[in-house]
Amino acid sequence: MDNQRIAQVFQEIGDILEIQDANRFRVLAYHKAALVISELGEDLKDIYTRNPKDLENIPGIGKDLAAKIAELIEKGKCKYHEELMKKFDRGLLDILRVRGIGPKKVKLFYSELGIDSIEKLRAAAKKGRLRDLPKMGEKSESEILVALDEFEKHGERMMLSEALAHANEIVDYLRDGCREAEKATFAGSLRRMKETVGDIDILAASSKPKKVMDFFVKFPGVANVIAKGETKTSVILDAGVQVDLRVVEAKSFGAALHYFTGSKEHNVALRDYAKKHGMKVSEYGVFKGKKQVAGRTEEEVYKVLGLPYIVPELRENRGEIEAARKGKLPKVVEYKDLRGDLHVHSKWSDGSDEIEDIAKAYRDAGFEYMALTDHSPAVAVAHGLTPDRYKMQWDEIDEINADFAAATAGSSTAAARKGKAPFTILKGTECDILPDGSLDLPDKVLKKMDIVVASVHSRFRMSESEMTARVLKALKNPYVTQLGHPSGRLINQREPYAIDMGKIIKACADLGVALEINGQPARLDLFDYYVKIAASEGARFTLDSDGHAISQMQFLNYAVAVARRGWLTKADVLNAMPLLKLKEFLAKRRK
Ligand code: DGT
Ligand code: CA
Ligand code: CA
Ligand code: ZN
Repeated sequence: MDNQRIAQVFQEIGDILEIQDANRFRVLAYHKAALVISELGEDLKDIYTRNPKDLENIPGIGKDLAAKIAELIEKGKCKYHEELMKKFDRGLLDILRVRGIGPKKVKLFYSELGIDSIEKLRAAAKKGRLRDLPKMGEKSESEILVALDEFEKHGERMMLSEALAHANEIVDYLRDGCREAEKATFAGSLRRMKETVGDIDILAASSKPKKVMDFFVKFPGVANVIAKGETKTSVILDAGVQVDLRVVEAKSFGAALHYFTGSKEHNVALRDYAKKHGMKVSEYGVFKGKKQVAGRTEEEVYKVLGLPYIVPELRENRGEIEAARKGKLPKVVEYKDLRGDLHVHSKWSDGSDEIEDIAKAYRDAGFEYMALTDHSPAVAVAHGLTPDRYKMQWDEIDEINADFAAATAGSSTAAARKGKAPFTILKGTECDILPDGSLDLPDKVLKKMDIVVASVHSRFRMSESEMTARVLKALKNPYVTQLGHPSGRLINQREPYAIDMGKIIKACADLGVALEINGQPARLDLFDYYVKIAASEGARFTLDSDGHAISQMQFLNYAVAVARRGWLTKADVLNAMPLLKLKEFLAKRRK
């Protein structure tokens, strides 16, 4: 049981006591203890092991609380807390988490209207029953409805893209506006580029933490300050997102960045590893006995442990420490390794830009090729193309490619003529896998395509065996180059369809069909966990934006993030190949 968890237990006890209208000083004692503990510079467990009596020397901790801490450390739970929680409705604690509702209001709603759950609170607010309660009114009632909507929306984990947007704003705000904040950066699941993020963790170094905290809570997007201390401050943004800011001393910044980047599982494993080597890792540094031997930078932390640097995306305790120890960490793929994008839509189907404009944007961004993969006829809502329309599209592609080639040949510098192949648009389709597993376009059309992304866009509710058979059949078509968004899930909107992913992965590896890692923020599909398995079975991948507008080229970043979390190297990725190599690779399957 670590400090944060113990602090949380005391916070909950205080909250419950407050709702129960217990003595004000008892309530305050628990809340104060929670704050002190969450900011303590040393593990309670270490203090306790040294001498249990020392717990009482912590400001705000008397005999009674020291005993409870001892109980929590020894047994991992506390009887008093458990009894309170047993008698107490969990729903009331949920209500407490809604922005703008404190224990007093929870108590009021409960005693007057019997409201003990979020659902009951919403129903009462909608019926206008809150406004007549003491100190309430129409305005506070409607504010509660807004806060409830936020709560609902962010009861779930947010998408990586959303978390990144908020975090970048806050980091910029601190970097640009706060002189006392050094090295502001984000940590947590966001730095590990996890597909969804629970809350945003920001870290800064400073010798004047209070100044940084004061500045942070004035960030314009802050709706509510949950807790404000000198080492940790938590706020809720208007968007309903929680942001935790921690401020540490510069000499501990690297160790803290490592600690708060997590994952928790990686941290635990690394601590065990350090222990075996006679060292101790904490958020304050790496220690040999009492001596700090590293901590200023993250690189240093790994280095003194005798390990190579492990990138954040790999820190999930999926074997990375073992691999690092043996010198077998993968050199994971980077954005700059990509030479093209193999799944892009234009105005011809449901995209919003002209082919030529898209191609120029990719060329100017330094790519060598892109595959235009507009939808097949089955997706009528997306204006899927008939075979005749694809033929017309090929003519347009041929013309644009010819222009690119002419421009390169006529380039004024010899170096440009020699070194550079012209930018190339590949002919492709995102072809529907129909419910019976056949493809939505005849082979004689598919044959003329360079790239065939086969995707499921309909009849998601099949049984697992039916869906698996459907996709397997499609994969056997020799013209299919990659399986589009293999699981079909949409984050927070649609579950993956039932499918035997093990079988699909094996088939892709055997048949030489690539698995797509789709970079659309709500997809991030195939997920990292399967990516790692598939790579170990020898499957190849395409990292695709599935862009429907030029600006969505940036979604390639998310596909790269998933690939890195799945331990992929450049060699696993088709669109990290030069065009000629890619064409050779694709031709092999068709023979
Ligand atoms: P999230 O917010 O659910 O997406 O996931 P994280 O990984 O950002 O988790 P969070 O925000 O609870 O904590 C941030 C990091 O702090 C976490 O990745 C590792 C570290 N951390 C938090 N709690 C513990 C703990 O109990 N033990 C250890 N060793 N590390 C922890
Ligand atoms: Ca977090
Ligand atoms: Ca957090
Ligand atoms: Zn699709």
